[in-house]
Formats: sequence, structure tokens, C-alpha cells
Amino acid sequence: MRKLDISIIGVPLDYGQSRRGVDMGPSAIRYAGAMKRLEAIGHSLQDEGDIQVSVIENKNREETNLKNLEEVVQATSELANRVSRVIENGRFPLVFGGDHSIAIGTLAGLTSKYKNLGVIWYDAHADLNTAETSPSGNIHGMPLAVSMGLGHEKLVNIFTDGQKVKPENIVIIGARSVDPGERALIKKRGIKVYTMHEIDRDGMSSVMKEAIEYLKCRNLDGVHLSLDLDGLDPLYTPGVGTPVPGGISYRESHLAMEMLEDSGVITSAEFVEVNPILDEKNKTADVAVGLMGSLFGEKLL
Ligand code: 6HN
Ligand code: MN
Ligand code: MN
Ligand code: MN
Repeated sequence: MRKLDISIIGVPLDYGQSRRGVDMGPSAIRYAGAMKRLEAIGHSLQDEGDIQVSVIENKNREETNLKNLEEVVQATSELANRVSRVIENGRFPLVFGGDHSIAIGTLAGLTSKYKNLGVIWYDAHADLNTAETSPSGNIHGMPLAVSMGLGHEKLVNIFTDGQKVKPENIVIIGARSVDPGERALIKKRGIKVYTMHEIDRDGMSSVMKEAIEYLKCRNLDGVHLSLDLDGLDPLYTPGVGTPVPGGISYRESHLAMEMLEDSGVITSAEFVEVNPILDEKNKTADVAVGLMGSLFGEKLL
């Protein structure tokens, strides 16, 4: 097992969507014992604290259908800087959200080191909308498109200009709520997606084996895991803003994390969309920390 120097970065951002409370995600995940859990495995942990997120006041607003664009730009830019500093110091970035718009900053920061980055997007959604295709105007539905260089220029040009991740380096796992514009983009760019259909039909073991093989064939210099807790069924993770029934089970998710750990491919990770206000006794943060245990090498025996 790899012994890692892990740096935790909290991003208390809830402006990428419309329900308050996901800004308390980083606190909830820390409270659920993330540091101790990973230290017990043998890793060395450092908590870098939280990114500053501006408080919305009566600001002049640009005419756009992207909700809270300026606040998301500010927070994700700072996150990109922080992530790039962490990897410069040879440490493993572990980011706690916050809504999924934060991935715009994480992925941007990672490109300071990784020039051919792979991404595993574990999510009920594809997060491939742009301002034109979004049904909600919520930026948390857009980060993967932005990272491919599609969307509002202020988002696309965070940290460095343009595309951060190649569409053929992306694997989406757990999708079951995909908007028409996202579906078109998946087909057009040939993005690899394992929906719930493939997970039901072939089993998580086969899906993960294929996903890891696919990424290993792409000559990547790093692989980022972006795990949206709504990828799991809301039975297990009720504390999320956009739950979708019929999701990945608790055991399937642990297996997926264990297989990623065995493969040794993951070089950074983020856990997003934990909303303690919508949760039942911090259940969702507890599941997040359990999954981190498996991802970072905890064994049953
Ligand atoms: N997430 N596709 C929907 C939208 O509004 O664009 C939902 C997005 C959810 C995003 O869960 O990170
Ligand atoms: Mn808030
Ligand atoms: Mn998401
Ligand atoms: Mn989602």
C-alpha cells in the first residue's frame, strides 16, 4: 500500500446550486473523522483549512443565466491556486466540498502538474451542461463541460486558459439523470459513461475493471477521482441537494474504491455535495469518510 502525504482542502461553497447548507459539507466531513481515519491507515495528514468564500451582498450582477457566477469564479480560482501549491509540495490533494462546481477549481489546479490527466466522475449526473443547455442555471451541473473547455469564458479560463481535461480521458460512473444537451455532448465527444444500466447488468466489479483498463491505456500522468455523494442511492446518502433514486449501493461503492486503491492510479480526490441540513444524523458525511477509508487502503482483514 502507498503511504501518502495527504493535504485536506475544504471548500465551503454553496453558490453552484440553489439549496443552502452544502457549504457546511467540509465541517461535516471533518466531524465524521476523516483525518483520524486516514492517519490510522498510516498516511500523514495535513489540514490546509478552508478556502475563503465571499458572502453574497447586493453586488452589481452581470446579465447571465449562470447563478452566482462571480462567487463561483472567485472560490474556484483560489482553490486552483491552493491545489497547485499542494501538488508542488509533493502532497496528495484531498478536497472536501461544497457543491460540485468546486471541481472546476480542483481540475484547473491539477493541470499545473498533470498534462494528460484522467478523471473518474462518480455521480448520478453527468455535470456536462453549459449555460445554453442547463435546465437550472446551476453551475454545479457544468464543471465537467467547463473542464473540457466548454462554457462561460470566466469559468473556462480559471487558472489557465481553455481545456483542462480531454474528453477521452473522462470516465463517468453511476449516471442516471442526464439532460438532453449532456446526452448530445457525450455522443459527440465520445465520453465513456457507465450508467446504472451497465452497473446493474455487468456488476460493479466488471465496470471498475473496464474503467481502470480504459484509463491505463491512455498514457495518463495522473487520475483524479471526483466523487459526488449523490452517485450513491439516497438510501445511503440522503444528505445531498439533488438526490436521484436507483443509485449505486453502499457495498458497490466500497468495492469501487477498493479497486481504485488496488490499481494505484488515483493521484488526487474530492468528495462533494454533502449537505448536513438535508442529512440524517451526518449519515452522508459518515459514508464519505468510510469510502475514503477504502480509497486510501483500509482493509477488512
Ligand atoms: N450535481 N443536470 C442538472 C442541472 O441542473 O444541470 C442537475 C445537476 C446536478 C449537479 O449534482 O453535481
Ligand atoms: Mn452559505
Ligand atoms: Mn455532480
Ligand atoms: Mn450529482
